[in-house]
Amino acid sequence: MAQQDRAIRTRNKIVLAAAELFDEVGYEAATISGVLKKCGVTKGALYFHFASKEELAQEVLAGQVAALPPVPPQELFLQQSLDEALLFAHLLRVGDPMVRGSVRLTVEQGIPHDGLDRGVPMQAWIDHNLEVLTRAKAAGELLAHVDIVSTATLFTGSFTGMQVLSRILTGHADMVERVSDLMRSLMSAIAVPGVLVRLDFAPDRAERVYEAALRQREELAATATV
Ligand code: XVR
Repeated sequence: MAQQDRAIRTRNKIVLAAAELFDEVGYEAATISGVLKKCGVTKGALYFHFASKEELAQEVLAGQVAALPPVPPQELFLQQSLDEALLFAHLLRVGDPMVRGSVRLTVEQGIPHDGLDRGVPMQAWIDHNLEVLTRAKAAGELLAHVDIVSTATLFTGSFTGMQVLSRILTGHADMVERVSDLMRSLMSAIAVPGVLVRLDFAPDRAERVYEAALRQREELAATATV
């Protein structure tokens, strides 16, 4: 078991180092030896876990949704969704390496046939949004006309657009404000009035959600090891 734990830890270390490097230089310019330099594991250990740079990148892409600690449950499902958007924005702004590396891999165009499937994290977010919106609909939080399938996609696509704009204009410094504005606009189009007035869009909520999410993750980890 201890050996298995060590293997998992080494694997995580490699993936984190890869994400950092992808964030810094992009997929094309990144090399396996660059990853090795960052994480200090042996070449043999890296190749035991990953056969190629492409496999490493695909792992970073696959881990995008899980790179966010789960947000604490809220009375309103739409608040949960809003909190996820604020948390994601906050992590980009403060420079979380897994989130930034994975997002850079997703949106950078790459060269044709570089073998990366950039649709993986996008589809994972759309599926996730659909789940939360399904719950919101069942709880009566959505206006009658709302098409949850197209809204799930709209959330992910518009967040991505704002992310690219914020990076270009401010290096993500205004990411939380831009996402707060975006979510206010999206929620106004889908929430019933009684729910809309209860939603908290304040940009400074982002940091509070982040801290609460970290606390919740630590508590869960502590109970899991007892
Ligand atoms: O769907 C998302 C949220 O529900 C907020 C609306 C976030 C989608 C993020 C997609 C990711 C990939 C590239 O961001 C990029 O810029 C959490």
